Amino acid sequence: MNIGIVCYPTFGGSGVVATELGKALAEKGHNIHFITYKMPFRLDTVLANVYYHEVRISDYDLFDYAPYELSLTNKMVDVALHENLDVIHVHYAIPHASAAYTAKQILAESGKSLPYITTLHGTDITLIGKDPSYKEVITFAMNQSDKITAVSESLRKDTLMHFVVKKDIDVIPNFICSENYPETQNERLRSMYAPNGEKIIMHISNFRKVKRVEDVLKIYLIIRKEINSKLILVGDGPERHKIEEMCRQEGCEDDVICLGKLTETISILSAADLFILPSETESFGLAALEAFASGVPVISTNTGGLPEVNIHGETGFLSDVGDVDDMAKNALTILKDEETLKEFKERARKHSRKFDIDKILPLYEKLYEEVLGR
Ligand code: GMT
Repeated sequence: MNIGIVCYPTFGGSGVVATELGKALAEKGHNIHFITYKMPFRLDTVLANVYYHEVRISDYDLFDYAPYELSLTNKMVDVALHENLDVIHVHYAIPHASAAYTAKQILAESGKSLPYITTLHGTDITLIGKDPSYKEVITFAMNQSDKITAVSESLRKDTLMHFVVKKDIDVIPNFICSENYPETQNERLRSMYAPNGEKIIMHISNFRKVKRVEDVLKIYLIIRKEINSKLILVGDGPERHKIEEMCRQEGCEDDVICLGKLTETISILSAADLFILPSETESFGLAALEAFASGVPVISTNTGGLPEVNIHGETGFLSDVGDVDDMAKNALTILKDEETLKEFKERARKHSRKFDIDKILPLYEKLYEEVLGR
C-alpha cells in the first residue's frame, strides 16, 4: 500500500507513535510518505520505502499567523496525486483531521478517492480539542473520518463524553519495538551518573504543566531522605526553568541532573531504577511503556489511560493526581531492597512485551484494508 502519515514532528508521544508505525510498515514493504513541517525527530536515517515531504509555509506581511492548515492540505493533495496514495493516516486531530477532510474533497473533484483515518492521541481531545474555538471543526472532521482510533479505552470514553461522535472508535494501544531495548542495564551510564552506586530515579517529558514535573521533584525530595539516589530529568519545555530554580532552593542541584532533550532515550532509560510519571492527565503514557521495555518500574498517577498501562503492585504503582506522599511511599516500597526492585523490573519488562509492535501493526494494517474495501 501507499500510505500517507501526517503527524507532529516534535518531541511528543503522537509523533513518536506515528514515526515508529511508519517505519514498521515500511519494513513490511508498504511505501510510507510522511507529511509534516519538519523531519520527525525519530526519522533521521535513510530507510527503504520511507519518504518525507516537507510542508512549506508561505508567509506574507498581511498574515499575523501563516495558515499552516492550508499548506498542509495542499501538500496532502499533491502527494496523494503524485505518489498515488491509497490512504492517509493522521495522528493528532488538530488540525490534521480537518486538513485531511478538505484534501479528500479536493481530490474527489479529480476522481481520486482518498480515505483518511484519524488517530486520537490525548490532548487533542482532553485539553485543546474541547476548547470552543476548535470543537465544532474537530467534531465534524472526526465524524467524516473513514475510521477513528484512540490509543486507550479511557481516551475512547473521553471522546464520546466530550464530543458527539457518530462513528465507532477503535482502540489500538501504543506500542514499543521490543527488539530495540537491551536486556541488560547500561552500566557505563549508571556509573557515570551514579558513581557511588546511588539509585537512579528518572522522568522524561516535554515539561508542560500537564506533566506536573514539580511533583517529580517533590517525590524525589522524600525518597532521597531514605535512599541514596540521583534524579535524572530528560526533556525540555515551559516548566524546566522553574524546576531548576526549585532544585537550587532545596539545595539538591548536585543530585538532580537535567539532560535536556534527547533524540534517543533507550540508552538513558536502561540506566534507571525507577520512572516517575505524575501527570495531571495522560491518555496512554507512552513514556511509562518505554520505561517498562527497559525493565524500569513506574510510579504514576491513576489518571486517563495510565491504569491500562501500569499495573498497580506489579509493574509499579498508581496514586491520585498530586498525592506526592503516596507516590513517594510507593517508590520506597519498590526501592526498599534489591530483591523487590529486581522483581518489579522483571515484571515491567515482561509486561511491555504485550504491547510489542508485532501485536499492534496487524491491527493498523487491518484498518487500512477495511477502509480500502479489501
Ligand atoms: O502530551 C504529551 O505527552 C504529548 C502528546 C502528543 O500528542 O504528542 O502525548 C499524547 O499522546 C501520546 C501518544 O499516544 C500518549 O502516550 C500521551 O499519554 C498523550 N499525552 C497526554 O494525554 C497528556
